[in-house]
Amino acid sequence: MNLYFSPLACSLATRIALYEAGAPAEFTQVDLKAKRVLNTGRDFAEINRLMLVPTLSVGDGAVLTENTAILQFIAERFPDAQLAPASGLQRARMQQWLGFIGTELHKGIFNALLDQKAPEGAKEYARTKIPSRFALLQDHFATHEFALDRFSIADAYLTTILNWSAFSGVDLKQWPAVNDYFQRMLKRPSVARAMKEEVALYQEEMRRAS
Ligand SMILES: N[C@@H](CCC(=O)N[C@@H](CS)C(=O)NCC(=O)O)C(=O)O
Repeated sequence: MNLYFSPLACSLATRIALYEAGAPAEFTQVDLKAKRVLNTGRDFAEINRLMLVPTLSVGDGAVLTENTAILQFIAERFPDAQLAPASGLQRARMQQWLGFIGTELHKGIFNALLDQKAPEGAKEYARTKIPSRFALLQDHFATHEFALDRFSIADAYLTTILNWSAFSGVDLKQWPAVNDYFQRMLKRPSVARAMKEEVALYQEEMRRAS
């Protein structure tokens, strides 16, 4: 498996899941501004026509896109890591979380706040969604350690998205249980390792750009 990623982008969730699973994987950095593979200069559109990370090459030329599909693929490929419930209501609950994180948080809020090309009106609209979405998280994490009843791919994705708060002017301390959850997740070995590696790569990227 080869994960095409950009430092601290949503592809970080896949790296966390791979580390949780102890899965053998290669990591290929993409320059999302140039839309090229960093070390070879290969046109990223040849790999993913939408030029988005995460993109996972899974062997035999097969390429998987979309966070929710990739995360579930990893959970199923490495069942011993117990990164997703197998079936039933808990499975649907996990998909509910992935849908909520992907649409309501990632795309519905942070996409506009982080995109330098997004007009102020789009950012303003995204900000109107913050109170209700974060109140839901606050209520959940006031009584739960994880999104589900143990660490899952939903936590890998949610931690990745919450990490963008610092870059978006969203002060997580407004929701103490969400902030506590995020700080707890940062201490998890898979998350701490992934974060440390990607912060270093992000800083290198910033240095190259300046
Ligand atoms: N629907 C995609 C969205 C992925 C996505 O938004 N990736 C961002 C990084 S977090 C990206 O590659 N952005 C580059 C761009 O928009 O050109 C998914 O859920 O995987």
